[in-house]
Amino acid sequence: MLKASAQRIQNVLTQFGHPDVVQELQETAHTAEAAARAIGCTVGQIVKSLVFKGQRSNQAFLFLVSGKDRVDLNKAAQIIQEPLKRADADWVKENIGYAIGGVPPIGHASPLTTVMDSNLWQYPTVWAAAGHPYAVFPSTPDHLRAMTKALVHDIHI
Ligand code: 5CA
Repeated sequence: MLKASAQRIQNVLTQFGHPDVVQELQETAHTAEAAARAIGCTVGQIVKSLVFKGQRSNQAFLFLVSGKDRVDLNKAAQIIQEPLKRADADWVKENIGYAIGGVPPIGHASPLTTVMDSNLWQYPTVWAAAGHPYAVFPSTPDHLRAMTKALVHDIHI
């Protein structure tokens, strides 16, 4: 049986009618590197879900990038149209409801403006966190975009 946080993600996947299934691993997948090792995929196929805080609005924004890429804060701020700062672990837990290492791209209680990096489209299969650091699900960039309603931009360094 899945933990409650992972079950929430599975329910979203089921609602969307995609075949993606949450998997709970024996080993931690709390970072992109650890996730790639545990899954047996390349680090590029891991979707990092990174939370940034709008400096004017205090709003949370979610950026999805390949495990081999970093978010370019200048590009991201231009898209969001306000300066951004990396959110700290406590703020993420409080505002997003998931702990760092398990922040999923889907399954958020309130709508979360999400931006996906165009680099993800070079991977037919990608893996994202599913609510806690041992849970992941495989998907495709198109499925992820459909579920998150993400804007798609070049946001990597
Ligand atoms: N489960 C994997 C992917 S399947 C995962 O969640 N990877 S991640 O990259 O999306 O999340 C880990 C990221 O959280 C790190 O890349 C790092 O950018 C960020 N992070 C780690 N520690 C902190 C911290 N103390 N404060 C803010 N961000 C952090």
